[in-house]
Amino acid sequence: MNPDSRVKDECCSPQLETGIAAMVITGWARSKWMLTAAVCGLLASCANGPPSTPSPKPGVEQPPLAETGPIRFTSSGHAAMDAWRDDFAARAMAAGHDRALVKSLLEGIRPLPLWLGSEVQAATAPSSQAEFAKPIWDYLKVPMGQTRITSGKTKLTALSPTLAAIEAKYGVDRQVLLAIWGMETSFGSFTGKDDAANALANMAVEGRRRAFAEAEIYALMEIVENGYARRDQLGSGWAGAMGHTQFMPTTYIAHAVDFDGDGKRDVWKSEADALASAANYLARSGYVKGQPWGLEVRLPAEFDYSLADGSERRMEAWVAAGLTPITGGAFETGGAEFGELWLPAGHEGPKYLLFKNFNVFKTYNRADSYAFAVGLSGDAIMGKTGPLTPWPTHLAPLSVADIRALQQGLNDRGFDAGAVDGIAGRRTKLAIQAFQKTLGQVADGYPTQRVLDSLQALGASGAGMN
Ligand SMILES: [Ca+2]
Repeated sequence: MNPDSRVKDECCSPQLETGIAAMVITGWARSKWMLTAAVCGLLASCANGPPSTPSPKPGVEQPPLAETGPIRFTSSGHAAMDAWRDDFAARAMAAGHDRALVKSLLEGIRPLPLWLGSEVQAATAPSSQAEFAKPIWDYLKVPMGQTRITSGKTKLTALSPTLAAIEAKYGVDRQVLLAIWGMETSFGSFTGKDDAANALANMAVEGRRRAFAEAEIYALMEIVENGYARRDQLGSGWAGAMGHTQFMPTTYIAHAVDFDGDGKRDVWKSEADALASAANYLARSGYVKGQPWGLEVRLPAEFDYSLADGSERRMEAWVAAGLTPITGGAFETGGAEFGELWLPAGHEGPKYLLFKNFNVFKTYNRADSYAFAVGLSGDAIMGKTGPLTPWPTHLAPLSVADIRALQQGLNDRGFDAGAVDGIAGRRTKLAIQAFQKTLGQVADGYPTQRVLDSLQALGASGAGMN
């Protein structure tokens, strides 16, 4: 689960919505934490005998008075981080969070080079994330590699009873959980070496997603206040996602479950808890058991590729347009009545009908390539081969700079490609399709050198043609 992949969100992130919901119940959590602290203090004083008026004795050190006022932190060595922390800690305490907890979460924060070093822009800019910078066939090499799929098959066998029980309770197919587990942490091999509070503090100081990061740190407070986990258990990846299936803190609060029955929602150490938590999250996001995420299709020789426009159409309409499953026979959609035609690499590559579950995968990570990798690798773990159509590897992918130039050129000519961000998202693809149509080219929306050349050939004289 990678928050930066959601930078291109056009709607409110489900994570953020969850964060708002989490804050509503924080008041109760807070009072429970403070009550616990008060009871502990009372018990401690009882254990030392009946309360009496303290009388200073010469030569005996007196206990320090409780600290008040601003928390005095040890400097992180980073002035902007120290300033943010002083401000945020004051706000957290003003909101009623326990001073000792706030201090324990933030005392050890340190600037991470990934977030606050000189390479920060290159490392975390959305346009350079793997999902967008690589052609889809390169992106799929690791999730579809033999190592990953073999490990998935091993887990499928070893955890069969657990997976069956989770599948029965939450209605999420086991191969989907295995695929996400593989994508997120390579089945628990790489759950991250950072501390969630530190990673999120770095995100907050870096600034572009400060409100998001602060909401997630408040969720960490709630996790400790409620006793879900101890302060020292909050390990995470570089962006604050935690455990086997990489839950953000707000997602943890809203969706994590205890499946092994020990009373703890332990996504860090318990495979059963982590997998069931992911299943619960997907089920609540609308997963439909037994429906394919997508089916590879064959198209007739003469086909209007502009139908691959992001719209869902009835299965009857697709059959009437000449689509057939690439494996032959009739479509088996598990009851899905609508599908979307998707061309991950244009009209020369594999073509898919996508169903609702594809979008459910995107609640984890909004990149189409991520959802595609979950679907394909899940199928592969179950022994199914795909895609059957070869990738058009002769089409050199455009660089991020080229895609920016393409977007700017399209926008200049009245084709709305959206933000000039170097990411050929769905809006850019629709603009390319509209442009291709005006030239009489196959309108598949795929960003190729040919499209860029066509656009640049128009030069300034083409301005306003649309
Ligand atoms: Ca548990």
